[in-house]
Amino acid sequence: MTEESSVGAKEPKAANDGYEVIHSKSPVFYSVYERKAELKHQTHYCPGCGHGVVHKFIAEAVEELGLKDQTILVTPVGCSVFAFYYFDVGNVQAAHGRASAVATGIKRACPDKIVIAYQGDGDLAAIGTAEIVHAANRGEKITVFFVNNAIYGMTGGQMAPTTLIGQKSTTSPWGRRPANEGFPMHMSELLATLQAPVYIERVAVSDNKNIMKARRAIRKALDNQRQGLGFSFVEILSPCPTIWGMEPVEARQWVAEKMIPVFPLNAFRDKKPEPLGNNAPPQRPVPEVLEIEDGGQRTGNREQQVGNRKQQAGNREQGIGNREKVPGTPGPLRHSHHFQQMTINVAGFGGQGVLLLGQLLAEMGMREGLAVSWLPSYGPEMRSGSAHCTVCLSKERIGSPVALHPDVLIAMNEISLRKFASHVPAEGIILYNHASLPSDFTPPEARVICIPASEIADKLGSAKAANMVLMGALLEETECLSAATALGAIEDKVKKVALLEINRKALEAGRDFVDREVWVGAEPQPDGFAY
Ligand SMILES: Cc1ncc(C[n+]2csc(CCOP(=O)(O)OP(=O)(O)O)c2C)c(N)n1
Ligand code: SF4
Repeated sequence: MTEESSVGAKEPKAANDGYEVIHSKSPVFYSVYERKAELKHQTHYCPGCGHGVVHKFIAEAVEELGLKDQTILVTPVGCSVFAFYYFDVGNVQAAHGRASAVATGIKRACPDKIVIAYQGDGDLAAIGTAEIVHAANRGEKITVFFVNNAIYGMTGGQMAPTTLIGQKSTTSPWGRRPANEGFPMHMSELLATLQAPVYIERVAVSDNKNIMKARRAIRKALDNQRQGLGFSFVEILSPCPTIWGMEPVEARQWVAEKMIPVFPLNAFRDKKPEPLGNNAPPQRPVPEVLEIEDGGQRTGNREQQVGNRKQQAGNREQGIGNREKVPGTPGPLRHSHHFQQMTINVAGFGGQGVLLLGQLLAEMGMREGLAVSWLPSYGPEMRSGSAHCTVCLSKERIGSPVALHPDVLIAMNEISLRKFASHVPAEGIILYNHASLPSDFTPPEARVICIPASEIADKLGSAKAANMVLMGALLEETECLSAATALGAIEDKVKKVALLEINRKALEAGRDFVDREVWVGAEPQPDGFAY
């Protein structure tokens, strides 16, 4: 359909590219599908696919109910993964099976939006079973459209939980046998055993009568959400002519003759909701919710601590012990952050405290009033497997917790250095847990500080405190967060007195290392850091 002729065109007419416009299109659809240049007049769905019909009804209902500007559509992984090419609403594409969980998060954060989870049967009834069951059980105020075509369409026809007994698929070439693959799953009936959902109906894209019923059900499920009612779920039995190996008309007949007897059409639930209370999260800043006062004053007197550090910094020869005499009375936070956003990647072996170091940095950022994120990544082994995490500290809301090019890399072992050093930009910093770089390692563009953190920590009583040595070095080198905040966070986290002592010393040793070995002759500054 061409741009000028698409929206609201009622009469058939020949467009100048020779394409004849036959039907009008809801303004909830984009006028041009910005897909591949040669395909922008058509959808990516196969002829006769039920997804197109369901899309049409959703768009019409959104339009009729006047919800276009409020609607957020969460699309799945499956043939409908590209629904965002068509719907001119807010679009979020979720990982396979997670659409109802993602929709939950969005609806709770934005209760005034109309949030739709759109899912196929592989997506919803296989990998996403837990998500849908628990969203329904919590009575999330979202609308879920479940397109059941009894097969995995996108990936070429593997068996789905809804595949019929005897139905052939690439993974059940002999036809589904209950003894081997179990029985077809009835998601509507299953969810109807739960107390919270307000509306559950199964409809079908088969004959005209049923298609009109599907249209009404889709509209009703959206209208429920508009009225602020609870969880609404519409299962739509839908043809997949391509994978079923049928002509479109034949596929619709198959829905009527084969699917409906197994999945009877019914309104399983249609009720007024029981009052469950408001499940929207408190719209308050995180530190307030966690009862961390402005600047996290569970941690002690920052001003005095910083002042102390200033005095102490002037007299470094007196050693680490001096810095520890920090009074514990509360006071306001005073730390200026010299960045808009800063990302730190901590990487090493499991057991080196990699993830804990990241958590502490995020906690500290929060205590200093920053927006923070902490994104861990680790293998199945708890010990000795590789682990890394990305921390983002920001003065603004964080768009993504992923940092492909972090400002700082804390490489706690050689493998991490080799793996991640090249990701750090030239103006970035790498803190490497060793006295020197490996001899065969080409120095990266970023500035590298080699610090034998494990050795230093070992001398202080526990090699496990190497992460605190590196934290101290990070704070001293980048001044990203206050050392006093670090002390407060560590004190709250580490309950064993002896261990706490080692951690404190380790933190100071890291700071000292930078002052003594990196910034030789640096003068202490009023903010407590040396320049
Ligand atoms: C975590 C994960 N596992 C598996 C896949 C592969 N995968 C992509 S789509 C799909 C099945 C989709 O089938 P369905 O949800 O029924 O949707 P349809 O394509 O039939 O509309 C699978 C298994 C994936 N992308 N991600
Ligand atoms: S494979 Fe099936 S579900 Fe996917 S677009 Fe084609 S007909 Fe539709």
